[in-house]
Amino acid sequence: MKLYSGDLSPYSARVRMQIYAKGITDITLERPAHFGMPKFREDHPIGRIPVLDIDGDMMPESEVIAEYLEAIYPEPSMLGKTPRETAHIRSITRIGDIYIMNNMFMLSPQTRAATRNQGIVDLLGGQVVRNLKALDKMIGRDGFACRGRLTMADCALTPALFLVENVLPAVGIENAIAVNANVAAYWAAIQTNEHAAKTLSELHRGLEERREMIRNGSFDKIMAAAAAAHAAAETATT
Ligand SMILES: N[C@@H](CCC(=O)N[C@@H](CS)C(=O)NCC(=O)O)C(=O)O
Repeated sequence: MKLYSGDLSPYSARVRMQIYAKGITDITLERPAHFGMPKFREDHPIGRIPVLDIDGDMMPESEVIAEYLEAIYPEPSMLGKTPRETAHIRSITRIGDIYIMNNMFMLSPQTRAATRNQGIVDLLGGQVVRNLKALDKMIGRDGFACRGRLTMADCALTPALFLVENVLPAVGIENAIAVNANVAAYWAAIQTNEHAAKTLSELHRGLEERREMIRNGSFDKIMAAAAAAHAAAETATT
């Protein structure tokens, strides 16, 4: 199997952390060809990574891939020992994925001051701040998201909090983690876990690469080329 993935993709990072924690060695990690271009969307209609390639059978969506990997590699389990424990892990996972990561991902283009829309920042940034407060009441107090061990919830929260720490200040929202004492303690602790640390080092590598591309102008060129290619593909099909 292959996981189409990218260093800076938080959704891919969530699955990578699970792969590392479970010790899975027969999934290769690849940056997909044509990512962001019409050809990628032709082959993968949602047009996003991660995608798990199972001998040509393409599975999109990080949550779906994560659950699939749990089903086919049940040990070590990153779910609960009872259905209720698993439900709790999934609730925390959803806070990471839907309530934090999705808003952060949609917010990230607003880090560029020249094109910032303050209404979008207030809406999505406000949601992240509210959801971190909720997480503060629900998160484990022993260095893990829940159950006192690494679970799928940690895999979702680690890239989500990476985005909060590294992207939110760039839209003017400071200290969103620090004001939530339990989230702050969790964030300090989980970074010492070897699988989280490996995933975070990849995310930081991706962020540095992206910042360099923005500085040297290549990111804008790639985005402009992708927009032109999508417009041409739309014209060709209408
Ligand atoms: N709900 C999807 C979201 C995946 C997603 O948004 N991936 C981003 C990278 S982190 C992407 O591929 N973006 C490309 C695009 O928006 O065209 C999942 O959980 O896998």
